[in-house]
Order: sequence, then C-alpha cells, then structure tokens
Amino acid sequence: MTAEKMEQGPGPASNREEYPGLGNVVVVIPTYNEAENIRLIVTRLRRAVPEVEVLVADDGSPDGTGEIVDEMAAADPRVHVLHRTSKEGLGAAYLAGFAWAAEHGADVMVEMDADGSHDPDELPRLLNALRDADVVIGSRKVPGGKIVNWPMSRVMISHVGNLYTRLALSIPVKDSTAGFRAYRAEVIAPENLAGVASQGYCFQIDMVYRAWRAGYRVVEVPVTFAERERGHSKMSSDIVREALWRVGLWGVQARVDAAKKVIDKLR
Ligand SMILES: Nc1nc2c(ncn2[C@@H]2O[C@H](COP(=O)(O)OP(=O)(O)O)[C@@H](O)[C@H]2O)c(=O)[nH]1
Ligand SMILES: [Mg+2]
Repeated sequence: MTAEKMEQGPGPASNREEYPGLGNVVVVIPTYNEAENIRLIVTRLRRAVPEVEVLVADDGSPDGTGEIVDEMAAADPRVHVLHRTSKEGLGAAYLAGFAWAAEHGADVMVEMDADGSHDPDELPRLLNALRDADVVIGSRKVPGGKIVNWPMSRVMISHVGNLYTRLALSIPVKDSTAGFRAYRAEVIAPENLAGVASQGYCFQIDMVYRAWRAGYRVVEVPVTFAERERGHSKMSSDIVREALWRVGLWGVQARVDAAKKVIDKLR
C-alpha cells in the first residue's frame, strides 16, 4: 500500500527504499525553541538511519527552529516540517505529527526528542525489536538502560512517576514516560486515539496505556538517555501535576470497571 500512497503529493519519498520488513518509517520530532539542537539531531538521524523520513512538528518556535528545518527540507526530500501556530504541548504536536504521517502512508511512527537525549544510533535497535512487537519503548529502566547527567531531582521525578504509574494502572511497563519509541501505525490510528487530551509527558503514559489495554504487544529495549547539552527543558510543575491527576483518575476508572465486571458476574 505504501508505495502508491507515498507517490501522491509532496510527501515523503521513502517508497524508494523501505526499512526491511517494516515499511515506511516516519520519525516525528516535536520542537519548541530547539534552534541550537535541531540541525544536529536531524543530521545525526539521517546519517544513522538514512531510510527513514523525518517530520519536525514545530509549535511556531520564536527562536526560528521551524525556519532552520525549512532550509534542511529544501535540501533533503526526506526532511519535512509541520508548522503549527502556537505552543500547545507535546501531546498536541505528536497527534498532529502522527496524523501527517498516517496521511503520507507511514507504516511505523517513531517519537524522538530534538535535544539529543535520544541517540539516533539506537533507533535501528528499536526498529528491529518492532518486528516482533507493536510498540517498542527505548527504556531507561530495564537492564542495560541508563540515564546520564540528569540532575537527581529529574531522576527522582522519573522514578516516582513510573512507580506511581505502575501502581495506579497495573501496567507491566517499567518506563512508561520514555519519549523514544516506535509504534506500528495501526496502534496509533486515529480511531485508537479518540479523546486523547494529555499534553505533557502524561501523553507518553496515555499512549502506552491505551496500546497495552487494547492488547498490543509492548516491548522495552534498553537505551541510554543523556541530559540535553543545549537549550532548555520545557518540563514544568504543571506537567507533573497533569500526570498525577490524569493517571490517578485512569487508575480509579480501571478499578471501578473491574468492580462492575465482578458485580455483573455475580448477578
Ligand atoms: N511542538 C512542541 N514540542 C515540545 C513542546 N514541549 C516540549 N517539546 C519538545 O519535546 C521534546 C522533549 O522536551 P524537553 O523539554 O526536552 O523535555 P524533558 O526532556 O522532559 O526535559 C523536545 O524536543 C522539545 O522541544 C510543545 O509544547 N510543543
Ligand atoms: Mg529533553
């Protein structure tokens, strides 16, 4: 299907070579004020995995990130940019990026940060693992996974956040907040994403929770996550609060649903 789809319009050119066995891969990179990082990460990615398409979903960064990608896109048919008008959060940027990728015939969609925390050289390992899975998470919390140079406060937030998520949702995933992932396109088809409203890194939890509940195979492969060297994190206390209340609510909902099932059986 992909070859025909990709030939339409000005979209990706990857019908020429496909990632063996997986089809067309689109890597979505959300950006807000990543002018110091974007050129380097896109260049590293194109070098590490030349077969993939790259889509930068930029929220109208005032520092000119989008314009830098425009320049790169003019010189490289596999680089694309989605200019969004205002900062609406990571979740909204990814949803728009996934929709673009679906319209352009992607079979696999990858999430990756712009700031260098995710190493493009590790992407082939994620993609290889996707041959026997539907979602692959580049995990910092399975044997071999690492976090390098993160302040202790961030390590703690990540640790407690993942523990809370596992307890609240009973999900067998160690790093559900990780943002370096590959999905088979059907997992994140629009019909599976109806009602997604999470914005910050709760979005990552939302995606993996939906996939797992729907019965998709979720696999974690170890990666090394390194703190950004340039630019600023967009992490905020609002993002932590959002994850706390949404995940708590989903946990309560899951228990209510389970209790209802038991009651129905007893009737
Ligand atoms: N388009 C878009 N990208 C965002 C937004 N917030 C964060 N990002 C991007 O998401 C990625 C991860 O964000 P980052 O600030 O590094 O979060 P951290 O790694 O948790 O500190 C980076 O590429 C950011 O530029 C947003 O509101 N819109
Ligand atoms: Mg970061």
